[in-house]
Amino acid sequence: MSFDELWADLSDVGRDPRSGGYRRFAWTRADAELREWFAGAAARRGLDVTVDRCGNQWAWWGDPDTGPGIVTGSHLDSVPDGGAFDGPLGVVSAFAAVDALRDKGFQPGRPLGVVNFCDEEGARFGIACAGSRLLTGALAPERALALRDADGVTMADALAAAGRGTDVGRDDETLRRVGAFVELHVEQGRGLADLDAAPVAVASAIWPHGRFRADLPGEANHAGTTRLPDRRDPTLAYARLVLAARDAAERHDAVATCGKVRVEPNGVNAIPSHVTAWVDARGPREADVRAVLGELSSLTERAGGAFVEESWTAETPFDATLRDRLVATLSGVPVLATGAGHDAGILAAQGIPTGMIFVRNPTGVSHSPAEFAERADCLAGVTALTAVLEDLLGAPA
Ligand code: HGY
Ligand code: MN
Ligand code: MN
Repeated sequence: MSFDELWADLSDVGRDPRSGGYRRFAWTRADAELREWFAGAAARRGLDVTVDRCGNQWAWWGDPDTGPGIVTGSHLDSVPDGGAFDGPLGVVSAFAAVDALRDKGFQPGRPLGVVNFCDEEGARFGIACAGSRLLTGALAPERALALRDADGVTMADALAAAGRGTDVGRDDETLRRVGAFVELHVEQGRGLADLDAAPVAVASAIWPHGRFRADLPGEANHAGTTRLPDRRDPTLAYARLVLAARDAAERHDAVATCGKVRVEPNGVNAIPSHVTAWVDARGPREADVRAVLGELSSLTERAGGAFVEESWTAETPFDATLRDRLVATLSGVPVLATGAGHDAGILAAQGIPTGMIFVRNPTGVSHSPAEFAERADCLAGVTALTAVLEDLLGAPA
């Protein structure tokens, strides 16, 4: 099965030997290696590779300008210390499904595309699904290009260093080629594991979710000589923010965490001058998530700080007709919503018929080196994707 070979190709790319996790950030050396792998895997299959204005890679079986095609694929980048499956499972399964269709002598009735969306995690520049948001116009080019990574490098400079231009932006020529998009992804939760029913599920919707930045000002001073009443220590507000996020999430049937923080100047014996904290908040209902964010915004303002939205994704239901067709093709597998964002959600929000297939994650753990899926379930995912593509590619455009 080509899946094993494809999967083995990626196992060492961008892997941190200390944690065993992956650091595959946009427009870095690891990313370049992954993009080279994608182009090689496509070339070995005689697929024509194009790169759109925003750097997303597309490998085509058939001419996509003869009419809108069926696209599958996902992303190859990761969060810091990410797992092996989040993203790559969808791209590897897409190539393996092309092989399976060819092995059975299938001839697609319309073009089939495999996509690698760049910068889906936003780990380096802070905006998730940056490649698909730029492609669809959901993210303004000037905002994206000015984003800076932890070293102060702008996305524009990172693109230039990667040999890419900065003429990013909505790409209608590429979007016209996408008649429908089906993304296979490892499940990031225990829905299938707890159901113990099937190794794959079909997605119903993506929860509303957002990333917010809390700027908490303080006053630099000596940690040893400054009397307590004279201190303006921003870490106190940060500590309150962290606890308030969890407390508000529990009360509003949502989830929230402060997974990233920057303390300046970050010295053991210095009271910080500033703390920047990022909040990720999500939930099944937008009103509940907004209630959590409202409380955190008020807390931040009371601390003399600012609470700024960095990205927001409204609840994204997937196309019901396509969803039901996937379920029928897969003989009635479970249908699950997800709290994880995906490029599929960005395309769906643009009105492109989009669906997702989830592959069982026995522990539910994701965004962690411990992320895992059984090989048998991964192969079941390839079989499911192959069946779905055969059904969709056989149908008239
Ligand atoms: O954050 C997310 O939900 C996705 O993994 N980018
Ligand atoms: Mn992810
Ligand atoms: Mn993902």
